[in-house]
Amino acid sequence: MGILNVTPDSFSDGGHHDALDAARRHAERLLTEGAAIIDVGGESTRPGAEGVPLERERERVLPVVEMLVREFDALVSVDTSAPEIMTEVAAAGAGMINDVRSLTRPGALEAAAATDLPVCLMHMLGEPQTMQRAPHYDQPIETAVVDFLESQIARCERAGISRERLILDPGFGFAKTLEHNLRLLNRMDALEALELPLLVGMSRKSMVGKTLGRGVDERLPGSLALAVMAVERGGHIIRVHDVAPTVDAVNMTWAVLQERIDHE
Ligand code: 9MG
Repeated sequence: MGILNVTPDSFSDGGHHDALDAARRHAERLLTEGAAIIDVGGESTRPGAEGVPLERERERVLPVVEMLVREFDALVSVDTSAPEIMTEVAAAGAGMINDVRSLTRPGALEAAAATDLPVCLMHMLGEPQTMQRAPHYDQPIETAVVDFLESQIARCERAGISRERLILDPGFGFAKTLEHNLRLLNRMDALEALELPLLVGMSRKSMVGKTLGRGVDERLPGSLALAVMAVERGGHIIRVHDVAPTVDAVNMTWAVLQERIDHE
């Protein structure tokens, strides 16, 4: 899954992809490099980021989704928590909803259910603006994540979103300390009990920056290491900025894993 941020304050793209033309070029590059899904987002969800008014999100996201659907043969995912945007992008041909708030905004559950699209449910506590203020859990982080996702799955099923439509995400970097993130990656197999596909996003995140002492533009090697580990631990969809090197890293990982499958 290649990331296409259409936010002026995007922490990794420096806001260069807010224009339709830049979005088109960036999408073309992501797909040429091997992405199967493009994740379009009009709200920055990095720690401390302000929310975005609905109208602004619509202006940013909708034209880009329409252009991608018209011009590219790719699955277009939309990173949104707003029920109105879910309905509108589904009508425009988007193929997936990626909600970091797990359909908790008023009306989001019903709107997502009505689209018939696959939905990614992610673990987070609170809001991006405040989530990194001393996150604390009374249970081991992997138990908290599994319990949260289990209850979100049940909530979706009650609202008419079948399990087949759901994808789960442990939410690396969302309301988690560095220690939570490292432990969660080591314990990702706990999520296998939920028997749903897993989406994982760690590309260029602060867990890389803090561990290695690297700025945002220097986090590719660390991000590749994490992508490889996520695949080894059962990740199905890897959400990244740097598609070409990640595809090579993942394909290499798969070749090794496949040898074990073939010869055991
Ligand atoms: C929008 N966004 C930013 N980081 C993310 C992550 O780790 N997972 C998902 N599903 N979306 C994310």
